[in-house]
Amino acid sequence: MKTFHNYIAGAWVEPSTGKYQDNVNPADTTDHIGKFPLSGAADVQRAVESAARGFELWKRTPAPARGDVLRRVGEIMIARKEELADLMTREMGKPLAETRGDVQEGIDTAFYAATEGRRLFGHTVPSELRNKWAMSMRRPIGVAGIITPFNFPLAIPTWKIFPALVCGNAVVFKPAEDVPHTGHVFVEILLEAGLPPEVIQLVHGDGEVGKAIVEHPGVALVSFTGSTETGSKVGETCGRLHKRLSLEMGGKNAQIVLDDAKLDLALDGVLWGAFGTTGQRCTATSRLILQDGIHDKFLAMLVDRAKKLKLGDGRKAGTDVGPVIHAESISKIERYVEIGLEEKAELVLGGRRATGAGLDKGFFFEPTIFAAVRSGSRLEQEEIFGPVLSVIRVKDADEAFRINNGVKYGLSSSLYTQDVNLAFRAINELDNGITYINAPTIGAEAHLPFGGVKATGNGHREGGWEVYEFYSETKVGYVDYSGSLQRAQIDNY
Ligand code: UN1
Repeated sequence: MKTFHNYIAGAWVEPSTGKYQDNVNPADTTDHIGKFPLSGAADVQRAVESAARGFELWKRTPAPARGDVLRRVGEIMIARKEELADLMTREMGKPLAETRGDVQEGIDTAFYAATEGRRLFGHTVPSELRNKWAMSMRRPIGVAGIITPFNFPLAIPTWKIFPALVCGNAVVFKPAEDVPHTGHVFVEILLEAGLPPEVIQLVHGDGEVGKAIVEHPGVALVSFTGSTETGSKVGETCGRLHKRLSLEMGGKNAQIVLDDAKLDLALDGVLWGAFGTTGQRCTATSRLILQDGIHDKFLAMLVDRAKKLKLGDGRKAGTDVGPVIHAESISKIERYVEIGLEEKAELVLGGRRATGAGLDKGFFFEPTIFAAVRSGSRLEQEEIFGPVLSVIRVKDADEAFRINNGVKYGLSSSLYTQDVNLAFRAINELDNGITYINAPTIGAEAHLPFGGVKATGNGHREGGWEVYEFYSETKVGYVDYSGSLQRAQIDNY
């Protein structure tokens, strides 16, 4: 089996701990992908020192030239799209159509970031004093600590690393320990595209590495996507150390279907939203809010279609739903099925680990639907991160909106209706970072800001132009060419 290494100080090196872990295919645990480092704080120390050197060089590289490296990264990703999708499906499990989408999201982000190197706008505004120039500009910050999850092994690292780089920062990157192979190949691509060696560092490992990155005084900013539990700890540390921090955490996203909705459209939407990526997205549809008039009919249609979803190896044609990421996910989902039953929700589909031809070797779970879920119950409130959908019955749009907003998370929401007034009202009133009308809760595009309110995030966004503000500092310059002392707020009044 192949052994992989960290990339620190411009070389592929063994971890200081001497420890490695096996990376296996979640669809077939007898398929071993390779051994990847379980690094420690000493590796992070070396990585940060090297990144600080990289930063000195990179911040002096003109932003359009930094962007040009990302353009080449995008071109390489286009040329290797199929291969990248295949290796991602092998280590993460979602079907090839989805991993191709994951690569595409990275490509879109690369080209957006590349051109941003020619913008990175500041402002020039009139000064209140004569013969004085006033302007703002964007400056790089320093070493960025980037900690990413398993569910979008390529797209999420690109959302963070590309804007960090085009803004002139150096990066210490820790991919999720379940998807280190994608992280490895991604860093190879950055180097092949001409990124100077010390500008990127790759440190594989588990939470210990993440903690060391967050706590290191040489890391000026941190971007984290993962659970709300871990994110809160990251937040405490960054608060104490005054670090800039972007958090993207949990979701408990709802699709609302009202009586006037086009039911077939809403059905396609919820199947994709709830069971795409086996429910392992922060944007996954985990609640389905149905209005009384269509509730029974829609639920029957849904169960019928969900039953027919084909579970299997995402690399085989015809697979709709892949495995979940590891054994602990299965246990967590099983616990929530227990909780649902204790709370007297009605299990109308699934609820078990999937078995049978080709499934026994992997971490497969049956698409699971609970009906008659009470708002306020744990099943309805807590993030499960698996293929479990909770159906809630409501009498009207007001109640649906209230239930949508009645959870601690606020990432995305979706409303199916033909009523244009309600559509606009929903965008205004639903407490989420993203609201879709007549489309599912997943499907964010790279050039729009991505993120959520309440316990989902801390106010920052990924994607769009907003993210470039996070990865750069505003610097103001005044030039007074009057030749005499001009006192602001005094001499002109
Ligand atoms: C995530 O859910 O973890 O909107 C990220 C989507 C994707 C990104 C999701 N473009 O579903």
